[in-house]
Amino acid sequence: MTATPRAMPAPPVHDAPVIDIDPFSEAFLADPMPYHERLRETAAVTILQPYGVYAVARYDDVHRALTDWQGLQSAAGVGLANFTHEEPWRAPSVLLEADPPRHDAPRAVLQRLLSPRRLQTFAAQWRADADAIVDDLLTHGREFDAVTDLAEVFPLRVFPDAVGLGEDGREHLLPYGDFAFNAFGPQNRLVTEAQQRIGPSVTWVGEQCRRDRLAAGSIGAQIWEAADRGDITQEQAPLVVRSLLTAGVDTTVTGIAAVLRAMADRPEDWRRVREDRSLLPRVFEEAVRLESPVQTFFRTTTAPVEIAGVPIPAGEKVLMFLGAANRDRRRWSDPHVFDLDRDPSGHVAFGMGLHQCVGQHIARLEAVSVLDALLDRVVALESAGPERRHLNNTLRGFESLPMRWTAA
Ligand code: HEM
Ligand code: OVM
Repeated sequence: MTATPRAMPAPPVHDAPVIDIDPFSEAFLADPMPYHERLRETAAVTILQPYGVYAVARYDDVHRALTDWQGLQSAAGVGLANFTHEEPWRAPSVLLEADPPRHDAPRAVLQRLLSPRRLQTFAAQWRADADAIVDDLLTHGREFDAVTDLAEVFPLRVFPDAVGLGEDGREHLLPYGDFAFNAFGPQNRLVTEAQQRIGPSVTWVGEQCRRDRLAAGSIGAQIWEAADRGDITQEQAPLVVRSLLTAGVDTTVTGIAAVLRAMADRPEDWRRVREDRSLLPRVFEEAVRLESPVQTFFRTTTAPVEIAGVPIPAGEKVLMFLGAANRDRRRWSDPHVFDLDRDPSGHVAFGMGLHQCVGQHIARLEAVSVLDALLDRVVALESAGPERRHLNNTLRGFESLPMRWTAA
């Protein structure tokens, strides 16, 4: 045995390589997969040259970043802007852009109001609404646009009623959500162009959060009742309603479009699900894994941290590529294939940990309602023309998905 003369040398630390990728460029947003591959394979942690931010794209590292709320905070914003030195475009969300302990009460209120058990009260009505929309769709010829004729129509029919909104002004919801998701990125063309016309939508959404605008018995009204009980403050109540109006529409439109896109041109899977509707939740989960409607979120380091052995100083932005993690071959076999026989649980399309999507049961119930109605009436669903992507700094969605159906 030889004595150790000095302290053991520190284990080698590898600095993150700088990589020239802009995840908010039009080239990236139009076709992210080749960039995801480069990000995953270059190193566990990279530094994105255009913004000087850290990035993780492998499943394990994204999962760890999502669950480490102590080392990686949300209160400095989950977009590129660091709220400690940059003014946010609106008052921060009391859920998404908050850390414990401030996050806890608003989270508990929404989690209870949006629980699967509470949502059961909507199931029959939503199924009837889906039936009516699909029936109407099928009277207009054999072709339709899965985005504009269905994926947008259904959530806009059921969700504003559930929250308790009045009839007027609902056309503001999609542009507002689209803007909010763009605003997590840099001030690129997507943001500056939308900025010109978003003012009236911001004003309208703000007004709908007031208690006197929300129908008795609605989810929105129940958020105000939680404030009356003291579960949350009177100041938090309108912001909790605002979270629903911000995150609750564009996401489900994108999710429903993703599941329809995944099922079109898969006649064997369509037939299987027609015969066994218990497969529906898995169809939805696998489609959101594959498509990852919400592609990215940031965190900010609270102190020096290490991810995969790479040191990151305090106060740095870390970009988590949810979509890349959901297609990491280290975690998923044949990651780019929609596979009804895989277990998609553990995907990070809804995030993971403390901030995991509190609206996911709404998203699931909406998607299952639409699919159920369609499966009852249609024996085959096929693509009927080129799909068009809708570009957004955070959401990966479609502008158009032409489809053709064959009646049951
Ligand atoms: C949080 C995705 C639908 C409301 C999140 C997060 C993701 C996500 C990835 C985590 C954010 C983070 O970790 O920083 C999705 C997807 C959806 C969807 C893919 C549809 C397919 C919805 C719906 C609602 C909603 C329908 C409301 C009705 C929220 C809220 C949060 C959240 C309020 C913040 C939760 C918190 O910070 O505790 N969502 N979402 N989402 N989502 Fe969703
Ligand atoms: C919010 C929120 C939550 C999730 C996503 C989101 C625009 C916003 O609480 O306002 O995206």
